[in-house]
Amino acid sequence: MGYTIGEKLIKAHLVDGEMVPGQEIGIRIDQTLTQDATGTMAYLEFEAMGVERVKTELSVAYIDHNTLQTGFENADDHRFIQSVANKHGIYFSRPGNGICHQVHLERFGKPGKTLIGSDSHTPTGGGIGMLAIGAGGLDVAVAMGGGTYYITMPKMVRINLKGKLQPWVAAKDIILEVLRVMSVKGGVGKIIEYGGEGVKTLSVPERATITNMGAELGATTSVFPSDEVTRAFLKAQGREEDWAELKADDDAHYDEVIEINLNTLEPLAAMPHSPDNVKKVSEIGPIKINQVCIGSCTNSSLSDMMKVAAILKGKTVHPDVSLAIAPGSMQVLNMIARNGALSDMISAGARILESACGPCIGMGQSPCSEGISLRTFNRNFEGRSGTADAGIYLVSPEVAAASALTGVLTDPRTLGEAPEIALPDRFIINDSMVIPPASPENAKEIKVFRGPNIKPFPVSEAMTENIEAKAILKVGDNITTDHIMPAGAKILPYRSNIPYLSQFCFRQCDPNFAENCKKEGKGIIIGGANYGQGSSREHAALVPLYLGIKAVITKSFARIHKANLVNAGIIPLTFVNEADYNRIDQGDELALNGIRAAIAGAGSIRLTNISKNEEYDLAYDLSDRQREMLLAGGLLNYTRETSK
Ligand code: MIC
Ligand code: SF4
Repeated sequence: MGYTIGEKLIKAHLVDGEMVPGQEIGIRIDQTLTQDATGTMAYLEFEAMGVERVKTELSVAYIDHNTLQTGFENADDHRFIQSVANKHGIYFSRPGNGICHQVHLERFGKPGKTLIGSDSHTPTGGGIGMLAIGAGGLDVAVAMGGGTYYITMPKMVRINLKGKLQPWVAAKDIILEVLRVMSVKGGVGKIIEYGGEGVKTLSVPERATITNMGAELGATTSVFPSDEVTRAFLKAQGREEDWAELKADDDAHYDEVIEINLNTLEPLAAMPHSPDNVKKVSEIGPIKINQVCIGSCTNSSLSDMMKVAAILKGKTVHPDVSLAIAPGSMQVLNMIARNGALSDMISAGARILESACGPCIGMGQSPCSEGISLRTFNRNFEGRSGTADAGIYLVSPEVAAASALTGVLTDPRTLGEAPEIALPDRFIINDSMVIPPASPENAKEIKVFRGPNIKPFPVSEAMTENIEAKAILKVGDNITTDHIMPAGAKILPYRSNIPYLSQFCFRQCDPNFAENCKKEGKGIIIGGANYGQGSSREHAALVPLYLGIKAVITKSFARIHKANLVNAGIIPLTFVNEADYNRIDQGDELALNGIRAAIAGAGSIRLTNISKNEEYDLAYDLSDRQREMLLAGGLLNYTRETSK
């Protein structure tokens, strides 16, 4: 039997395990990327491993998240990352050069290669046929040191794209439709592969929009074939030699096949507060809006910007709407500056932001109270914009630009003829904002700058025989890492200061969480399904570790967060009978007796509810390696022990 694209990529990089879905496999990593909000911690962890120089083919450190410098903290972190990168063989993409995923796609990604990034939207690279996976910072640090990256061998899903997108319907609408069909947990444990006649009608940036938002499905990654369209894109980026063909075998087997008819797809929107709460724009109707934001790693490519500029040209943004636009990279900004599209945006009244994540992560541009904001981004979780009661709708650049003019949610098909945008034969190529690392001979002399905001990170202790602790918090389904460890302009500067960060942990769910943890000194969290969806931030594990969380018991976990919990030394457990979730109340005294022996011997686990005098069966889905890691107290301790 033939192979899928995902299987081919894995097979070519497999160093441990067998390609049987559900089993743990280890793969070799060719490239890594970090961004600044997770990067400081990742490089502190890399330093703790004592490796002189990265062992990957290419590692890049981007500055794109924490670019609002309202105090010394972010600038200090940038300087730390720049110096660490210089010393250890990592390329440094300076602030202003753009969003990591957009720049990586333009300048570094290569079909057929593996990439892990300390950011959940790393699968953007799947748009050019990479096996690109989001991971916690510690996993990226290990990969930079030449270590194997472990995942559960995913199932393979094929999405057949039939036909061709109609005018005014966008790649964003394809992925919103996939989200509507599969939901935010529908992709867990799966690689989503795109195929069918519709593929060749989509440009690389359009494909990247789709693989980018595969993160919102919870998928391990998403991938497109690497074909002539990919080749043309790389050629226009001046790197045709990086192209390699990649396609699924005709007799490849898929565990699930979904068909999407592009001919009948309409403009869609994900309504508050979840990316899978998708409806047709025509169905939602002309709701009044306050803000439109265009950009983010999902929709900030040159063609996205050109479409927006064409729609805005000669018109003025509605008086009740604030329109903010952040082009995804210096290349994109440079090109729209040269061809006049930027001028069309400015003349229409757009507020041009620097090429960075910006409003997507709450770094400025929070909407007004109860504001309705249309965004071309990928996440609309409650509170993420920085305004607790705002309602965020995720839409295509076409819907966003059309609505910015009318002041209400607008189906762009009412605007007449759609602009036709062709990608250039040659992009402006200027890599001057990427600083290559020092040579190995010079690296020793380089001083690493550490600002006063950089504090030591917590490391777990070896697992105890028994755990007795309160159910310190009980939460529902689909809890995001934004709930666990919020981001935003006020908090993000403290990503390298876990003690300070800890006061914000779970604030939206229970304002007393941190205080209760401090009082108790320890705790167990009870969660629903898809716990920890969203970002790759390992802070959502490190901060609970710092606050004394020993175990998290849920109906199910999101992939990256579960790996981060294990790396941190917090035990992720699930209910055998989901109904038992209902029997536990916040504040109940719980006990995991004999937990160490059970994890060591792969035995069964029972949870005693001392307050209710009941017992429940728990399960864990952990590889032998992960069980050993937990016994040792997390990945750093485990690496130290196994390398003795
Ligand atoms: C996000 O979109 O939530 C982020 C900010 O890019 C995160 C990373 C982080 O929290 O630093 C992600 O997606 O992994
Ligand atoms: Fe940045 Fe937003 Fe993309 Fe995360 S999702 S990398 S915050 S642009």
